[in-house]
Amino acid sequence: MGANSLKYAVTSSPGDSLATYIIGDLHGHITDYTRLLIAQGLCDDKLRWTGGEHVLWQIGDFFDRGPSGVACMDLTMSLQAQARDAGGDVNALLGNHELMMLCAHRFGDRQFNGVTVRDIWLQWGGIASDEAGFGKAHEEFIRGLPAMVRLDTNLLIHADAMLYVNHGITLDSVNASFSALLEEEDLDAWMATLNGFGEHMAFSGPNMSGSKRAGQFLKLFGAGRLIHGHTPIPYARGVDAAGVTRAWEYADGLCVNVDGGIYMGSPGFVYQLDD
Ligand SMILES: [Mn+2]
Repeated sequence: MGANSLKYAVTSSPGDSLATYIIGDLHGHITDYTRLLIAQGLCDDKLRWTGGEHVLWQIGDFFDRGPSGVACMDLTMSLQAQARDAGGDVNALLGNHELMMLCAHRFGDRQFNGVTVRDIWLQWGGIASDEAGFGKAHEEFIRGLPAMVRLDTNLLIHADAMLYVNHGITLDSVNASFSALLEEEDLDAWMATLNGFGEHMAFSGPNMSGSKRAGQFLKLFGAGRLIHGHTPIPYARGVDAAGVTRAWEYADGLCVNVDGGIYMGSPGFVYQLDD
């Protein structure tokens, strides 16, 4: 077992009453992020961590489509330092928009299929002011993000997509593969992975095929329930975003989608694990 397995496979002690909170895809919506954190008692209006020893995970996709992904990441980094001082933690998963942001930062002027990487990023919803504000600290933070985490029997991944199994069939090997990708100079490797994130709703197929697939996926990674973002609930369910105020459990209870679709107009929500 490597350091990552200790860090990213967490088993809580019996009887502890500490909560784990999860917030879905922010896509630059810093005002909603701040409001949700304050309402949950995780920070005050001066943006000081008030969550004590509780734990917060952000499911990935800080960037693109909304006002300031950089502000969302800055706040997360600040709260992470404060929470760790208090015996708690704040962390995040690697989302495809973090990958795309870093890819644009590194290879912006390079061509891919006759288009610059920067233009591909802008087509994906890239926000020009994020490009200006993105620096070394953000790059380092993204480098430290796991693609997959197991918290007791819950498996956290960003996307409801099968691409993870192309990267490995154990938690450690998946995370090692994504870490290696972040150091990769081969643009094709980045684009192949980003392309894999084009898949959505891998676990919601008809006639129980989704739950069967979810069960196999969970068994592979030694978990009983899958928590993900990436596919906005209003899109997945065909409902109005403004009314989406809680996580969506599906696939026979095996999967929980925590992406309320803030960028589509959902007020968002904080999901408490084993609530
Ligand atoms: Mn995503």
